[in-house]
Amino acid sequence: MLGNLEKTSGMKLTLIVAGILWMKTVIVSFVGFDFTIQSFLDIVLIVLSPIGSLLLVSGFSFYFGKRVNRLILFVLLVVGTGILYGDLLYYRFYIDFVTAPILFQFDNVGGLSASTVELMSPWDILLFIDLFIIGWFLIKTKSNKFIVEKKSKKKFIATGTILVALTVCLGLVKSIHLFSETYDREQMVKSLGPLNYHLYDIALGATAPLKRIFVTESDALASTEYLQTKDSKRTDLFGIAKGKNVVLISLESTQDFVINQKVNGEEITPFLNDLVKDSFYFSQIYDQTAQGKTSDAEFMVDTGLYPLASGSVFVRRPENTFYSLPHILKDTKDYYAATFHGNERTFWNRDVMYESLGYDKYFSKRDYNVTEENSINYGLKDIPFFQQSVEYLEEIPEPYYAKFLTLTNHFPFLLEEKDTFIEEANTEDEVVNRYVTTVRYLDESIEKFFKTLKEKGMYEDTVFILHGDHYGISEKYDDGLNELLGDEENVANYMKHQQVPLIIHVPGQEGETITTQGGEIDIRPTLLHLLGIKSENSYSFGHNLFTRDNDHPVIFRDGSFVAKNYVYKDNMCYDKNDGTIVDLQKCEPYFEIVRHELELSDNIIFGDLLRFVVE
Ligand code: GP9
Ligand code: MN
Repeated sequence: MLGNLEKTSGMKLTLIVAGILWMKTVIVSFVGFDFTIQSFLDIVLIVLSPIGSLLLVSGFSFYFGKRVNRLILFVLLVVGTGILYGDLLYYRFYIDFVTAPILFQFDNVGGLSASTVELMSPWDILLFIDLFIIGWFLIKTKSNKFIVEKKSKKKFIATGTILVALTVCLGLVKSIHLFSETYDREQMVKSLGPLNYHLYDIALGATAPLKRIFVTESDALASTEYLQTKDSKRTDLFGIAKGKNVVLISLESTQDFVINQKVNGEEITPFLNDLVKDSFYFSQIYDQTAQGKTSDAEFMVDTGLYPLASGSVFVRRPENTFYSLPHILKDTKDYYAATFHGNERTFWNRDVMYESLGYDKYFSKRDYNVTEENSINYGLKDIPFFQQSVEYLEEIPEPYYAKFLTLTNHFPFLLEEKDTFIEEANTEDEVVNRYVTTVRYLDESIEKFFKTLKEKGMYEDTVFILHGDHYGISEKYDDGLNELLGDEENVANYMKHQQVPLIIHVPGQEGETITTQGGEIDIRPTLLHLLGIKSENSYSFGHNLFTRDNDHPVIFRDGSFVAKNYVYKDNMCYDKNDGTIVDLQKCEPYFEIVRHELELSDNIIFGDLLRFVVE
């Protein structure tokens, strides 16, 4: 085989390398990425889309000289394989594709680093075998064998360019919205191929800052006009918590399935189970976060805007003007806003972003007594966190809005024996098994916190909001979760697992379970309703959950959504109740509103449009 190779021209060698990379890409696309194949066109796109750009890129090996530059060719092979493998590992963990902004905030991305080895498979070695063969051959062969004629160069580049153009055209035939729905990354990678996707994504990231320069006040008015049409109906509950302190607890990685769920005969969340009986318990609230995880949840609650499709707003646009919950509470009722978290203050760029969001005070790791004894995983354990926070809470002026971010229940869900209040579950999945123990610990910490507040007389005059920030058990571990819950594997159950608990507790108020569906973006208007604050002009995409129309879609950042009876996910429409595939037409009536809301929200963030309308 190598004998034959030696007789090949430079052009053939380049084609062989491009061909190897193409084959690897196609194999990884079919075997490694779990793409939804809707039609034959999808298969054509997956096979065809990588070729053009691979030809163009491999052309670098000869374009600047008479011969193929063997080193460049080899580097391309190594880098191309490396990127593909990186994509594969990232996909195995996140079931998603990496974006340029997330690469700049990897310090803040929990999970991947702790488990990279776990994500690898012995079969992966097959991706690298060719590197040794080609590498050895290139070293052994003299470069004068690999001359490339000028004419061939032109043909080569022209073929690559035509194929890239063809790929783009076919991608647009598949979906005319391909480039206006760049948040649908599966669609992008499927249609353009991984390499084109990465190049396009880098260009998007690089040009994003320009969007702020070219907008005017009239763009701002046009974009915010739509938000004034959001509902503003009043109910009897309007103002029942008027003037009260607000304590918001972000329950790290807590999914709704833990509520009223037993493992080995024991409740996972005994305290929360009691609390929901005396609270407004919203049982159909979906996690709408994206790559910004906790920071995305915070962003939605505080601003009522959608998070970004790639990266975190906290990191990408921290200097923007926002009209956040602290701003509204201060403007209308002279609240004091503080936030409490037992991790480094720079994590998720919070130290900068909290100023833009209008917080008066940020109590972070440096304000707590954090020792090896009382911390685990990302930082201070939740029980000492709440214990130490109470002293600060006593000192801040009333009425206050105090936000507490818990931390212990974070992947990979580590806990010491002495903090374990419940036995691990016994599914095939260690992550799921450990998860119940850290959620149980979180529950204990909240029980203690409430107890202390009651003892100190700080409970009665407070409204409490507790909500899960995002999933703990990612899609990768969904099998283990199905095993724990005895659920069949289907889209309906998968979507149910994406729900996070939302509990609003107003002391003295009778409890009620509310099954209206909504998302984290709806938390703010719901709270403002209870506080008796008009929220019509607050530039938010959220709806008051006491009046929300169940058929208004709950929109996710990748363009998928849940409507009253249907789920739209990976470009397919499903019956919400049993997860069966239904005609795409059933989902079509919602497409426009989903696209419109995501686009408007992005325009507001990238254009920093609120600077024109908020005084
Ligand atoms: C860390 C906390 C957890 O400060 O916000 O981060 P996450 O990975 O959930 O975003
Ligand atoms: Mn989180």
